[in-house]
Amino acid sequence: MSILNLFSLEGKVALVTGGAYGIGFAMAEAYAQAGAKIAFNCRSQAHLDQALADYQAKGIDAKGYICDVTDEAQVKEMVASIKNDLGTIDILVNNAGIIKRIPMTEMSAEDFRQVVDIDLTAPFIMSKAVIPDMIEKGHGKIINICSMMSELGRETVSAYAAAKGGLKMLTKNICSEYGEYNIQCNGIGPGYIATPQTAPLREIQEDGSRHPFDQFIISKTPAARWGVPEDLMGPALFLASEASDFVNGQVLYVDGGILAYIGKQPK
Ligand code: NAP
Ligand code: GCO
Repeated sequence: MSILNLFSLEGKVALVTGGAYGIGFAMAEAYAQAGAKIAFNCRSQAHLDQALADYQAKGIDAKGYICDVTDEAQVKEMVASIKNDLGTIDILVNNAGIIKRIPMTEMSAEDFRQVVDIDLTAPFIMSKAVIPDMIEKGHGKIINICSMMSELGRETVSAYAAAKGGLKMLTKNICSEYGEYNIQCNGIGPGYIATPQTAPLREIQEDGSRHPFDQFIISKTPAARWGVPEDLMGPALFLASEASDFVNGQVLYVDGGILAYIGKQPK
């Protein structure tokens, strides 16, 4: 048997939350190319319609669902619909997420709670909804999309860092509690990736120069570039496939080396 068969997802059902565009879309595309049936969700009908067209353009017959991942009733209904449409979920990617960049002392408790609700509580809700079927099937893969902010802080992202730090520990706890059922729960920690979420950090300035934060990230990244969603495809496939069956509770950082690097020294 070819070693590459370890990376096949033939016959598997993958749900990528927030898979309408950005990082989620790229991971779903990788899974489709490896043979999986694809389900994704988002809140916006416009995003869903555009995503279905984008998947179709890639030759992917994805199923899209309108579902707010913070709403447990909607999540249970979506999981039941996917079970009916495609089969029980073998691979769950908790990708849906938001960020609010507000100085902590100026952030409302409501804003803080909304970020934590989507970025941390929702992965709990989603994982709780799919684990029983994974136990019954005798296998399952849960991949939580963490962040550099699972390890590092920075100004204005207190809620996001708290949520993503918690998501790292939820990953380890799902591993601990359900590893005996052949369920692997790992995280992916993308570095700074060029998606709509980070677009404000890359805006070209009025004088035509690059955004100061853009320049900062380039100086902090050994690869000297922003990541692109496609950089996540290989790592996501590895953690969704049999190739990683003895990898559990880990966070795989796909950051171009940022976490290893003190930053470019002044000339
Ligand atoms: P994005 O471009 O902003 O896409 C986020 C997706 O999540 C959208 O499809 C959005 O669709 C969906 N979503 C948001 N809230 C939702 C909710 N409550 N229920 C259902 N869907 C929801 O984000 P991205 O840059 O691709 O990031 C994806 C994940 O990677 C996030 O968890 C993010 O924190 C993480 N991450 C991103 C970076 C980066 O540099 N971009 C780095 C590290 C980690 P709707 O708005 O239509 O619901
Ligand atoms: C920010 C960015 C980051 C990235 C990502 C880094 O404002 O610092 O949005 O948080 O989204 O999480 O790994």
